[in-house]
Amino acid sequence: MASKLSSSELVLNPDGSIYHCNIKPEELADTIILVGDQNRVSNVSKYFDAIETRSQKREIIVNTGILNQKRLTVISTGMGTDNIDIVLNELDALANIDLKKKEIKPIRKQLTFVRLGTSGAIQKDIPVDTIVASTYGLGFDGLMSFYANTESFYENPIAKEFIIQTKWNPKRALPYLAEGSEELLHLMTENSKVISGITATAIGFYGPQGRILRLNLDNESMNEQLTKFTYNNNRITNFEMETSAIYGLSHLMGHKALSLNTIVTNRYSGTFSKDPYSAIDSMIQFALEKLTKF
Ligand code: R1P
Ligand code: URA
Repeated sequence: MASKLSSSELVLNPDGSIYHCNIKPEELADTIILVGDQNRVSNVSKYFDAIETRSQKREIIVNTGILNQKRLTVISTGMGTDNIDIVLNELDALANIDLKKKEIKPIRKQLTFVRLGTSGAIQKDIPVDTIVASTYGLGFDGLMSFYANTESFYENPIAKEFIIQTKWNPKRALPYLAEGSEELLHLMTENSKVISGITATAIGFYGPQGRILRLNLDNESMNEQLTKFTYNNNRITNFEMETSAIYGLSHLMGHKALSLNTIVTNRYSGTFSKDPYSAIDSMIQFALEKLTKF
């Protein structure tokens, strides 16, 4: 017999919904759009033909509905891989744990996660308003080091070569590499203007992405080292704050994941999009069109 999870590990609200995401299993679709910004949830769900359920707790807003007969959930994660740990574990629990019996279900359900985020390009040839699909998430966040069975992330030759080429400072978390779904990458990049590359997932927006306001940096050449990094035709295209954890956790849990980001800033040229909301809206419409045919 499966062992019961205790109330301190699988935390539920009094109505039986999962603690932070605040929804019950029947409120979750199998295809889930993850966005950082809570205002982006309605910017996605406004395109649904019907919204079945809505929920909010803290920065996590969830809308589930139907578009072209496809059931979709859109959920805000807030910023950073720490929030991704919460959201992905809870969404996986909704699908794969019997919340009433508090037991792992014998048959695993596979979910599909698509992040629709914003990001900064670190290559000269990727202008603002481009959509970038992440082949891999290169994590500087350290989240995956707390889980078992992550050897393939840390032993990946690209991650190892990255550490060598950039002389990565050992006082930082060890970079790891997690792969997105090839099937979803193909779906999004086939016959489209979407470009692909490795997404560096930073643990912050300023110092961890090489931004200098009033504080000096430990390594002012970091972004230049990232831009120059190349290994077997792989290069780092962009910086954001969630993809490595989405890919890493999805891999361990057996889900499919892809990260799409609208480039709102180009760090190489020092430019910012003149109309980021239109560019993000184009990405949303593009992704919904693709997902409803998936
Ligand atoms: C920083 O401005 C935030 O924007 C990016 C980063 O990953 C970080 O979360 O993504 P979202 O626009 O999806 O939040
Ligand atoms: N989000 C990030 O994390 N970095 C950027 O430069 C832009 C958006």
